[in-house]
Amino acid sequence: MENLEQLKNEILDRINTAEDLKQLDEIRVSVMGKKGCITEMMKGLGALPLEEKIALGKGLNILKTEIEKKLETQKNVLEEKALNEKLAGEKVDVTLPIRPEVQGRIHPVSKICEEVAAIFGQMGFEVADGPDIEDQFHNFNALNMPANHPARQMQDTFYINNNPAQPFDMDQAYVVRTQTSGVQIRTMEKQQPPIRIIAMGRTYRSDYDATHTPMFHQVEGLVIDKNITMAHLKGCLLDFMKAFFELDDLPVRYRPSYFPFTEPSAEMDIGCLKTKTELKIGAGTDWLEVLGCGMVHPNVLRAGGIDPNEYQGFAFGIGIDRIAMLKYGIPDLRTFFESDMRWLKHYGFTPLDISSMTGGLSNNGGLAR
Ligand code: 2NL
Repeated sequence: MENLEQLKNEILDRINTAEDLKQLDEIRVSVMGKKGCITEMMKGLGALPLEEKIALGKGLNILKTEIEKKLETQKNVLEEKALNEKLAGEKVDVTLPIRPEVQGRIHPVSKICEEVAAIFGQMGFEVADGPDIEDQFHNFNALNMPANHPARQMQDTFYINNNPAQPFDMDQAYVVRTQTSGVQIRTMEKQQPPIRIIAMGRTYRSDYDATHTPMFHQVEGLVIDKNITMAHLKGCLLDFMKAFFELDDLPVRYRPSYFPFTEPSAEMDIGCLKTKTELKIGAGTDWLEVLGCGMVHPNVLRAGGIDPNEYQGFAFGIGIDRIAMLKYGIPDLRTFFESDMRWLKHYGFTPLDISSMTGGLSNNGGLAR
């Protein structure tokens, strides 16, 4: 019985110092398994005299129960320890920066649209929207472009049969808009002056080379009130270009031009330096055309339901893809629409930088390059 007490202390000691569940199970097998020390002692009972058999059997049973209890509590302790170690290993620090880098990119055209909206927005313009598919009245007639006008020729405009049940009828056909002007016409139809809006988006013409794609982007502006003059036009567009190119002393000039929807009409150039390898905006003796503009033609005001004897205004149109190429030094327009991930990674912007007039317009420091 003395040996039994000693055996008990040895076993309990081994159980207490077991470091993990595997070690604990090895101890259990070595004590209570088929060939365990207590099992072997139980087997040996049969060879003993009756009194000893009873006494030792009783002692062994008590020992066995005690050890089973101890194994159970130690198992719980080690299980909790194992769980805590596992949780600690899986801990995630949610305050760490994103790794390895931001994956998405904002397309340069989207970035320019945000910038343009931020600048005109601060000047008090609202952004108007309209359909890509237009009827010929809103795309052409209302803009003082009669049926025989060259811009309406088949080779420039994509026509859509608006009634598939009938053969194609050139007079009834819809078009995919060749400019965003239909949006301004619709605004005039809905709303009397004062009007101060920009319309931005996709436009379509049948043309394809290094500077023309069948789908391109335009922003047009329209300002109408009682006393709007060419001086307002000049100041507004000069302020826009300075803000857009982020150059306070940007040289500009206006040249007389012609558009059917404005009279008089002009084009604006910005000063630059052109070399074989580089284009530097804001310095040098060369000029680059950046927009067309003019005073809204009385016929266009009338078509929009506005009395030209009471109101007048200015309008302008800017090629978004073209000013994106200039601002961000992208040489070929066709690459804009090829969806090449390497191109987008190089010229794209991180989505975390929002364009605003107060937060730095193009956020050059945030370029994802
Ligand atoms: C260009 C020229 C221009 C307009 C667009 C316009 C719209 C209405 C009335 C009058 Cl509703 N004008 N738009 C005016 C002048 C020029 O675009 O070269 N764009 C890239």
